[in-house]
Amino acid sequence: MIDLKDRTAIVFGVANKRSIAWGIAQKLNQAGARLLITYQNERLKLEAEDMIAELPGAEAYQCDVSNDAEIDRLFATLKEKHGKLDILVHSIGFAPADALKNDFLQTSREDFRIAHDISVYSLIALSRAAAPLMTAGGSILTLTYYGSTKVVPNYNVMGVAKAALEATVRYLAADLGRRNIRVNAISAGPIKTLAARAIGGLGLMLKSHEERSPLGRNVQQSEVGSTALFLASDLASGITGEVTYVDCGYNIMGF
Ligand code: NAD
Ligand code: 0WE
Repeated sequence: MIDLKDRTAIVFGVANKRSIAWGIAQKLNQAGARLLITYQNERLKLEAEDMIAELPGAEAYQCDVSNDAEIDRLFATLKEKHGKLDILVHSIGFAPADALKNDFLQTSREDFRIAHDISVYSLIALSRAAAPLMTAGGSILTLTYYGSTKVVPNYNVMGVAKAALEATVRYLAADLGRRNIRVNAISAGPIKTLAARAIGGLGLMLKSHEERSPLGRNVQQSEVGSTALFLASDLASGITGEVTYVDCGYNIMGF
């Protein structure tokens, strides 16, 4: 059993119960960690607070990661209230809907900027804010997808952003390693979350993954949660800068 008693974890990216971030928060909570959950805006506040009531001792904070002032304010509050932080989970990705519909060739400068700001730069900003609180070492995790290395139709600028995110994981791991702060990514197979459901043809994609993956099925939110728990724990003390696939083996297949 992994024991995260006396550890504090902050999780970004909970929109609803289907969120990968929620699956991760539950596993961390079951292992005994104190959970701090952030939600993006006022619109998500009520649902987030209702859900958080299920996690004993958890606290909710609002933070839009495109806003430096909100990030600064959040970490100033955390420093005051908790002093120390051990685990940070970044489960955030966004590109304007048009960029995931049109040909990749048509990607606008503004859509490229937004996708990279929200999906990539935010990991750098959050890591920089969190590192000074990780005084006993730490584990930083983010979520990526196969479309970073292979062309997945319509994933478009998100694929380019995920490639940048995976490189960012390596550069952050190198910068933070001497402080015993590890930085890793989980590459999850497709899961029917809010962000994924907005995409046309998700049903067909899930069916094809099920057929082609070595395990003959799709991955579950709870399985991504378990891997996150492992990577956040001391069991993974020798792992940093890595991308761990949690996709029922889909990525190893050539055909
Ligand atoms: P989700 O919609 O539940 O989560 C996305 C989260 O990003 C939401 O909570 C949203 O509020 C947050 N977000 C967007 N813009 C933000 C901003 N400016 N400030 C703060 N938060 C913001 O969907 P999900 O599938 O759980 O996505 C989580 C992560 O997992 C994303 O990085 C996604 O790319 C990745 N991922 C998803 C899948 C999948 O198939 N669902 C597969 C692999 C990787
Ligand atoms: O990373 C993702 C989803 C990312 C995402 C989704 C949306 C939908 C709503 C980012 N931005 C937006 N913007 C919106 O306005 N996934 C890994 C899930 C996903 O998205 C795809 C996929 C898969 C899988 C898009 C095209 C093809 C496959």
